[in-house]
Amino acid sequence: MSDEAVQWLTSPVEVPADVLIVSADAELIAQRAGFSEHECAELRLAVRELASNLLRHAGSGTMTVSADGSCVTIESVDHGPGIASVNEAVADGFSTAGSLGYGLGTVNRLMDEVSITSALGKGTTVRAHRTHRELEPAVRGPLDIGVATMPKPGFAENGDGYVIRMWGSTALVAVIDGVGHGAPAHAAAQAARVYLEAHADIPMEAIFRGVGVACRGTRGVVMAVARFDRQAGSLEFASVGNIESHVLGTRTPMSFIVRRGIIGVNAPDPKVSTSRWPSGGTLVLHSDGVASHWDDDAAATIASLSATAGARELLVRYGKLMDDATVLVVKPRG
Ligand SMILES: [Mn+2]
Repeated sequence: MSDEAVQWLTSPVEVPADVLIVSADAELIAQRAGFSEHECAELRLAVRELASNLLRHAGSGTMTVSADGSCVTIESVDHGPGIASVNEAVADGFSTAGSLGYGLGTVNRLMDEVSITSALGKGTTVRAHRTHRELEPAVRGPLDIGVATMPKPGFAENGDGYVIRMWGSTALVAVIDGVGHGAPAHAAAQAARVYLEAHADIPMEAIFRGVGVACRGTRGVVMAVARFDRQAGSLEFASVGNIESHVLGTRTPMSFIVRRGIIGVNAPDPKVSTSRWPSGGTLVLHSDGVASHWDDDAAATIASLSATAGARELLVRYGKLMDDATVLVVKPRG
């Protein structure tokens, strides 16, 4: 591929060498779309994964890679046997279906959004896109963020997870609870965490959809995500399942809409809310391994401590010791 203007390329995938050719071409297209070296390598990996899947499951097909501005789209089309269960197809190492998996977990992790259409006996189309986005370094802001977490006593692996990411004047926090406890819960929570870490800046609805795909084939997770725009003083919030949220230190009470369901299994789209975030407000998110009824002095205790110390204090006081337990605190910097 030598023409600098080429932004759209369809290639046949019929023999293993085609996999290497199409993934190298995808890397070039991503380079021209302004992707960093690291992003180009990830895109190359996603295309390699898709193309090898196509060969393995359908024998042959085509891959199309295109760039529109800073968005790269990859699409694989085959006329193979099709996929009986799209859910199993995206399970990545966690599925009991074993080798039946189409192995799309990597693709989902590396791309912003993935959609699959498949009909038995007719073939499969997988379409994924990713937009080039550079996260600016975080500026020190007015929020102090801390977390404390521990596995269910007696278990080595924590089935809860969390994300704290800051860039520019944005901060994203999340508490994730993998269904159950032990290794299967851990696998689910980590699948969600890895996806969210890599996609902290995409629209909230897309985050939940992507985590849903990442968690298919696992037990699934419940999750609450809060994204603060510290410049605008606003908060975007969305939650599915029983992660508790408390807002302290505000004159008017605040609460958020929580959808029922298990992400990766049966969750609806979340209801995303955007609210003004009061400068003195404290947000506490916790998993159901922590009791939700607190003593009257709990708010004062958190106010007097750093976010990390406050989270630890709440975990020690109110952790039920019957489940994985996580407390995350976002408070004004003292
Ligand atoms: Mn739990």
